[in-house]
Amino acid sequence: MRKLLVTGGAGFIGSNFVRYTLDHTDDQVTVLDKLTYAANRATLDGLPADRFKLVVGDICDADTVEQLIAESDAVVHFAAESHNDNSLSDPTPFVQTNLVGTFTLLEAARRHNVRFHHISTDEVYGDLALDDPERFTESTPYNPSSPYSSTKAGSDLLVRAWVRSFGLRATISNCSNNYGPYQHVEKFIPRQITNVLDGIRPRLYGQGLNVRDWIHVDDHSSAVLTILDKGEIGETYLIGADGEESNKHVVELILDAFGKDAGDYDLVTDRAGHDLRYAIDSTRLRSELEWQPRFGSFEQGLAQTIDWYREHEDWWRADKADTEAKYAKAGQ
Ligand code: NAD
Ligand code: TDX
Repeated sequence: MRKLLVTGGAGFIGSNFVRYTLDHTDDQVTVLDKLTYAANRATLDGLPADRFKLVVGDICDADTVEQLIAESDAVVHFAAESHNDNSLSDPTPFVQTNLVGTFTLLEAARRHNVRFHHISTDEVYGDLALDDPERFTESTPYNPSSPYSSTKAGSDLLVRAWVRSFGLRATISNCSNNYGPYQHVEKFIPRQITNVLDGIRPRLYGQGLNVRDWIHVDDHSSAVLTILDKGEIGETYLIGADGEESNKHVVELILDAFGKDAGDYDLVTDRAGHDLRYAIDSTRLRSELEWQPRFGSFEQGLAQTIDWYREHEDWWRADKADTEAKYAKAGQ
């Protein structure tokens, strides 16, 4: 029975990964999470006490990290400040958590020779033109745009250096945009679903033409478990499910699901430095590690996600007003 330490396991992707892992393996899971604004304790309610434990703490706290890593067989590192808009208003916690926090974990992992999997993003590669026939691959040069993506890029480079210099047994995955249950209402899809539920018109940055490559969070989880089990040490794998959609089309799909007019949205102030398009080529993961996404289409996953937010207002309601107040200040 493997003992996994999951950092950031009270956040969106980390918590979905914890549930997925408890359902699909017999691993023991310890979550280390600071419970920042992005976490919600209720997310982890009802998990089996004999296989799951939450430790509230900071990945920058070397003593806590040392103790937990010493007891683990592997670390799956999700913890991060994750929202681009927040990184534009105050980059400070991004540098601290994403860089110093990752460094702190790497140092403990090398001392204890613990297997390490680092969760990262396609945003480290910068953006693509709308009509570019190429997609990101494992050999695309790094070219991050925002404080968020630059700190994620820096954390990836730390992991690579710890592999080469110290022989750390690490892998990295860079995934495209996730959607699904338990995502904070600051993020695009939950924000628009809960706006419509609240009778507020969806808000599109700029002209809504930016493209994101969507993957259901459960497909991200299955890919991470595959890499943890079968990935080659020192290697990077891109995770994606061929889900490119313009933001405008996503909003139209959400409006349609609620029986609203397709034009029932507002165009608002664009994000500074807004990346135009992300697109992942996940051939390597599919051919070398035989991974496949389970969600057949974005529309199918989006419909399930809309139902989840309709049925779980108790989970998201407490964050909605503050989130919208922050956006209103930025004209968004
Ligand atoms: P999230 O913001 O929902 O969750 C982050 C979690 O990390 C929260 O529970 C928070 O409390 C915790 N955390 C933050 N700082 C911490 C610290 N110093 N110590 C301990 N815990 C801390 O983020 P998410 O969307 O679930 O993203 C998880 C990871 O996946 C991140 O590394 C992110 O870069 C990466 N990623 C996200 C996406 C996406 O679409 N959301 C796509 C690709 C990669
Ligand atoms: O109200 C909005 N209107 C809008 O048009 C919001 C919140 C966003 N947008 C746009 C900006 C992006 O083009 O929607 C797109 C998605 O926005 P976010 O949900 O903020 O995601 P993004 O910036 O693409 O980053 C996400 O995917 C990669 C995650 O937040 C990152 O953690 C991950 O690395």
